[in-house]
Amino acid sequence: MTKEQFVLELQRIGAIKFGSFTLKSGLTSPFYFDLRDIISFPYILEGIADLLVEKIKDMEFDVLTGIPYTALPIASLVASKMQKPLIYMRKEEKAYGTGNNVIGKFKKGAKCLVIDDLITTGASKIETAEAYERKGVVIKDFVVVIDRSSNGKEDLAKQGYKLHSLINLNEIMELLQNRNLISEEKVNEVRNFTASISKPKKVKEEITNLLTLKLISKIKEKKSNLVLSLDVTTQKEFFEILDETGSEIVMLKTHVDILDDYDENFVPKLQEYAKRQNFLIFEDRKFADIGNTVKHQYRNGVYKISDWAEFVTVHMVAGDGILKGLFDGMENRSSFVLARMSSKGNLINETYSRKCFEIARKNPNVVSGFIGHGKDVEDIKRFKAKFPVGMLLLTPGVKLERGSDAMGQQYITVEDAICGGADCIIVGRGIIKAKDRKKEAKIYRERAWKEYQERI
Ligand code: S5P
Repeated sequence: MTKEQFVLELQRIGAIKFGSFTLKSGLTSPFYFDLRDIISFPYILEGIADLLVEKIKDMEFDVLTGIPYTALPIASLVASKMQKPLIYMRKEEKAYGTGNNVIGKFKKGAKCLVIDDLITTGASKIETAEAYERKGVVIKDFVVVIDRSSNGKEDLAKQGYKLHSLINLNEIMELLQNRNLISEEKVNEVRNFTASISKPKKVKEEITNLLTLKLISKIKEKKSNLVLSLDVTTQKEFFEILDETGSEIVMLKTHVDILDDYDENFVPKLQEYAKRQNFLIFEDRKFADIGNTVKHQYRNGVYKISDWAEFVTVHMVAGDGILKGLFDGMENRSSFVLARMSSKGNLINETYSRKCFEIARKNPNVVSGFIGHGKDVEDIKRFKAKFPVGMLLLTPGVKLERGSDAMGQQYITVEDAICGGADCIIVGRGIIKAKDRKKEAKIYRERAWKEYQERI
C-alpha cells in the first residue's frame, strides 16, 4: 500500500473526518482522526504495518510496544512481521496508586520503540515514556502513523525523544486537495486551526467563582494555605482545638455528622468563630447521589448544610446532575470535586479524573476546584497540569513526614503537596493529635506558606 492509498482508504472508512469536534483539551477542531476501526479492515491494518516496518527497519531497538488501545494491534502486527518481541503497559493501571504493570518479557535497560496512532501535543507520549522508564525500559524513539501536531516533534525533542511519522497533517490535506476530496474552504479552516494552536495564547486566568476568589484572597490575607480537618466527636474538643488553631487556618473542614452531641447551638457558635478567627467553612459531606436526593441532603435533615457551609465536597460519580441538585437556586455556595483520593487502593483512575475536569470546566460557578493527592511532586504536577483554568487543588493526606495509617490513608509531606501544585493542604490528625496543637498548626502553616511563596 502506498501512502496515498492509505490516506484514501482512511478517508473512505471514515477514519479521517471533517466537521466540528471537541478535543480532550476542550478545543474545537475542524478535523478528527480516529484509527480505532482499522482493525476491522485487515488490508488497511496490514498496509499500515508494512509502511511502519519500512520506516523502522533500520532502527535499533530490542522490544516494540504500542500504546493501548488503538496502537496495540498495529504494534502487534509490526512486531510479528519483524520477529521482534512485543511488550505493553495496561492502560487501566496507569491510574494513580496502582502502579504500572508491563506485560511481556524484557530485560532491564531494554531499548523499546513506541508505536502510536497519532500525536497531538506529545504530552501523553512523554507520560508513557516516563512510566516505562520507571520500569527500567529505555525509550528514545516514537513512531506514529499520523502526526497531527503543530510542534510535537520539537516538544518531544526538548525532552530527549525522537519522533518519526508515516504522514503528517499537511501531507494528508495536500493529498486530499489534489484529488478534489476536500474543499479549499475546509483546507483553510484546518490551516487556521493549526496555526492558532501552534502559537499558545496566554490564557487569562479569569476566575468568576466568587467563593474561589474569596478563598484566594483569604489565603493571601492570612498567609495561610492550611485547611484544618477537625475530625473530633464532641463539641467541647472541637471548639477547644479551634481556640488553639483558628488563627493559623484559612478554612475549617468539618464532618458535622461525626459529632456525638450536635445540637442547635453548634452552627451559630461555629459561625461566630469563623467570623472572629477569619476562616471559611467547608463541610466535607462528599455528596454522591442523584440530583434530587443530594438537594435534600444539602438543604434539609438535621444539619441543613447549605445554610452554613460555604464549600462542600462532591463525588462526581453520579454525573453532573448532582451539581444541579446541590446548587440550582443557591447563591454564594461552591464545591470541591474529588478527582483523586489519598486512600490506598481507591478506585479512581485517570479517565475518571479527566471526566471530573470536564464537568467542572462546564460549571465554574459552582466548582472551585478539586481534592487531589499524588505519590510524589512530579505526579501531582502532572495531575494539576490538567486542571481547568482557575481551579484550585486542595490536598489531603498530608503530614510533616510521609507515611500511612492502619486504614489505608497515605501521607505525603507539606512540601510535596505544595510544590506539586496544591493551593491548600488539608491536615487532620497531624495537628489534632499533636501534643501542642497550637504550635503544630503554626508549623504546618509556615512550612506550607514558605513552599507556596517559592512556587508562585
Ligand atoms: O482523598 C481524600 C479526600 C478527603 S476530603 N482523603 C482524605 O483524607 N480526605 C479527608 O481529609 C478525610 O475525610 C479527612 O477528614 C481528612 C484527612 O484527615 P487526616 O487525619 O488523615 O489528616
